[in-house]
Amino acid sequence: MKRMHDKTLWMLALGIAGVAISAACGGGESRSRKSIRGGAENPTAANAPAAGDGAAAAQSGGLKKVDPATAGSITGVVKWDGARPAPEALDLSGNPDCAKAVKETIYKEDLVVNADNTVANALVSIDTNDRYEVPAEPAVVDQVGCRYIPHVFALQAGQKLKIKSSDPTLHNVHYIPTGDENTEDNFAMPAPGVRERTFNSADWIKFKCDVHPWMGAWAAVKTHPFFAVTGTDGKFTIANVPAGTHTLVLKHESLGEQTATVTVEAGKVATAEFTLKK
Ligand SMILES: [Cu+2]
Repeated sequence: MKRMHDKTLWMLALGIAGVAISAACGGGESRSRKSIRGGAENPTAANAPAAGDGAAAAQSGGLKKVDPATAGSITGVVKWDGARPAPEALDLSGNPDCAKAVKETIYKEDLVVNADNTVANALVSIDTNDRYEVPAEPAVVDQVGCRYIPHVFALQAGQKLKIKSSDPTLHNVHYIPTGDENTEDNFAMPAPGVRERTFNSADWIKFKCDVHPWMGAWAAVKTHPFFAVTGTDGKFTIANVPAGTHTLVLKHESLGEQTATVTVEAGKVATAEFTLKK
């Protein structure tokens, strides 16, 4: 009789714990959604139709999957309006290790206007909070020649990020999320090597090095794969975008955000253009 009583109490306790656990999970989920909508992603476009609402996306284990047969692509360029700002060379003489390791002149990277008056390091992405399948291969950022390469990059929430150092000098990786969900961290990398991290929520994360103040990078974490970063020609291409009308968001670390509306048709290439200025 005593034993039965104990068992009943245990069952009750487990039942209550189960309710508490599911309530905590539910709370986390809704907080996460709110943060993605109002925080790291573009708040001005929060009411735009979500990518993947059309027939192009299929559900797979709660995560959407792009069907290339019903997708198109978006391509375009980010132009600069005005005189090209002169690249500003960095003075590494205060740091003998880097001064020795870096063979060529390196420049400030917070605004890079290419020789053809286009803008590098601009992140262009579709505005949606829909969660898509995560690639198995990791994203990679490397510390090489006392710089982060690439300077701006994007990856998916839940995707592995390899943080490498190729330099035989001490770096201290320090990343600072601008959203509420991911956690700040910093760690020393005294020699060439790799660390792995995963960010589970959409974000815009600043990377710096606590040893070398000029070293910086930005990581855009998205719930989907519809993003691209402009390079030395200012161009971007986002492939396999579900057909439909999307809000395209340009984000630049120094110049903020712009949006454009783009309609994608299956099997076709839509175009978009942005212009940035001081
Ligand atoms: Cu460093």
